[in-house]
Amino acid sequence: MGQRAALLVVDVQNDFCPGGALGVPHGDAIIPRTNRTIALFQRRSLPVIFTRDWHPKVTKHFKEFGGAWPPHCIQGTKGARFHSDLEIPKGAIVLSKGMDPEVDSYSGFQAFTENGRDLESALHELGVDELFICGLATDYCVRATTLDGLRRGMTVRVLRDAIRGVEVKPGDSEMAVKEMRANGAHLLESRGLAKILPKA
Ligand code: VGL
Ligand code: ZN
Repeated sequence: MGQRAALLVVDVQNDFCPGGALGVPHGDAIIPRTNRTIALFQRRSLPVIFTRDWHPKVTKHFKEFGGAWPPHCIQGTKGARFHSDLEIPKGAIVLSKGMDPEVDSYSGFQAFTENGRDLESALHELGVDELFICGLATDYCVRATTLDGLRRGMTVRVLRDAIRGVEVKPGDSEMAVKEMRANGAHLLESRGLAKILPKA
């Protein structure tokens, strides 16, 4: 029995791209590769899922209220929108996270669809047990989502050329990559994926 794969594109939003409120250095550089990977999954009829950071104005996630971050990805603002170069297929599943003002969360497994469905149940319904992950930021949401997927027994493959980190401290991304790998994640290049990706 093969596994069923899906692509999870994490938080490719304006505020995480250069010029945004929490700009990830070269965050937008992953977009062409991400788009090619999205197109590949679509050609194979494999699910493509997007997460977005989606914060209220007041949340413990923000510095002003006890958290670590400048305000970013505030619901309904331009900064919270997906980058305009990101090619989101019609009917793609979008999950939002970070809505609870009391909770400082990073994982896509704490994200919900418009109908209140969480990632784990969405994946279950699609029969997915193998996740390919790309997006922003390596050292926060990509890391947390990957570790959560592994904890749930999924196969997780991280597209190392299609992730970028915030790097609050230099080396944070490298450390996150090592940690993901130590916990069982596979790291691979998006280029060449066509050869190894199973058909739906
Ligand atoms: C993220 C920092 C704060 C992320 C979200 O998506 O990686 N990082 N909020
Ligand atoms: Zn955030």
